[in-house]
Amino acid sequence: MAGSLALGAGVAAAQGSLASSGGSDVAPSYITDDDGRSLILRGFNTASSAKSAPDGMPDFTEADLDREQADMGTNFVRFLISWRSVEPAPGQYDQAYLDRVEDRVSWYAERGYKVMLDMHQDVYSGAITPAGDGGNGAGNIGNGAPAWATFMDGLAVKPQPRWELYYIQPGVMRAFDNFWNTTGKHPELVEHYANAWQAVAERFAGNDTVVAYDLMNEPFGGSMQGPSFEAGPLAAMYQRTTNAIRQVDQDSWVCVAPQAIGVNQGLSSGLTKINDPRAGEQRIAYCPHLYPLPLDLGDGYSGLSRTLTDATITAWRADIEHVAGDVLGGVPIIIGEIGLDTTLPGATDYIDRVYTNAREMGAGVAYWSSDPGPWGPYLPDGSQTLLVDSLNKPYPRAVAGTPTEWSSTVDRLQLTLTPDPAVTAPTEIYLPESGFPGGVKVEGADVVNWDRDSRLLTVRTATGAPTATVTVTPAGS
Ligand code: MNI
Repeated sequence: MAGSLALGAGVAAAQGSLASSGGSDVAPSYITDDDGRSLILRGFNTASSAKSAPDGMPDFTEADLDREQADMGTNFVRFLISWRSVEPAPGQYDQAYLDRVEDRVSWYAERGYKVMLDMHQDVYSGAITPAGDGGNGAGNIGNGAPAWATFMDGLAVKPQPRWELYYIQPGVMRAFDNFWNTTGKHPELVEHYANAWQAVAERFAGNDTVVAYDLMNEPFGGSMQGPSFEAGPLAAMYQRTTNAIRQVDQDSWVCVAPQAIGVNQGLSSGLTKINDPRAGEQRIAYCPHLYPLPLDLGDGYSGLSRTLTDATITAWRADIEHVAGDVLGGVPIIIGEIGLDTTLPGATDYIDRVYTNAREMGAGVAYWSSDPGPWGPYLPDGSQTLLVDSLNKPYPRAVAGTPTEWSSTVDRLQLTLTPDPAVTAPTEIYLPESGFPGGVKVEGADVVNWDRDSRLLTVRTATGAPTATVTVTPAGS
């Protein structure tokens, strides 16, 4: 992806340096379920195929979900929705579309998943080119905003060799400038956006499966870039949309992300605090993406590329923890996207490294993406990529208290938590068949249930002590 490389390098030069603030002293916090358990979310983005589908639905069946669950024990999905589908005409919300989304959500509900709805966009809108897809049929160029909300003021969008380059075409830049109203000509667009989110939140307010709303995928500021964009029109849009959502939904988490370009590659974000008007604890979350530029060089995760990627991850993590901990006020982190071409050298090592960091950060993860192909867990012929084995590891899914530390290998899980006496539901742990073919041996907790079909172990720790450590290994070990 030479396009994103060049753009990223340009922003790096403009902003000066990689993020260097040293993380945060604020402990990780967690999204909780209705039983008050801390959720550790692991799953996929589903799916890129929704971007170009006329009905807005991903090319993903219930059988695909069964396979994903059986093979990797996921409990989470970042489900792509779009503004053009929610509000096809100004002020008109497509309830039939929301019915279809609700139907897909029910698939996840039946299988014990949690859902984050992601209002997706890339390169603003399908209307940036006459063909709606940048003219190359890739389906990745231009999706998100409705045509009626796309104001390019007659400026050009010329064919580009790479989808990322469309972002800096004059017509696309202007469409963003009009959306953010830095042109002063379209104050109505952000208002429509907030109201479209309210229509979505109205539908899912009472739905326990939908736990979070990711307000905008990979925000781009048009001609306004960096902290002035993030602290300005981006934060203002987040605040307005949060307020609109809270008029109809008090309980779902509202997820905010930094500008994509630069911050995805490890530069610091200038996002500012978003206030949650709900009564009680704030329910804001931080949902950044990670795409280290060195992996785009095509060398994969090895040699110099590996060294530079590691530096990127270190800087990225420090800044993410700083923004979530200190700027936003100690909010949960969900990594909305990480992913790579699994055929690159060192792909397994990169995936391990990122998931290790996510574990230490107490962050949820949605891998980009479940679409069939070399980035995903399955190829179009149904065969597995190395991603399946890489991701199919034990993890605590729901914790009756606050997890302070956990680690796992394929046949061992150790979890230390601060038990919450107010939480009566047990702690739930996923154990893959590869490491746990038979019974389980549990130290430090009482077994409530071990279900070899669902691969879920539930345990209860003593609540008297300030901390509890649970160790799970295969029976007979
Ligand atoms: O690579 C990107 C990306 C490159 C460039 C830009 N700009 C120039 C603003 C923005 C984003 N994004 C990574 C992945 N995210 C989308 C879905 O959200 C995927 O299609 C990309 O691979």
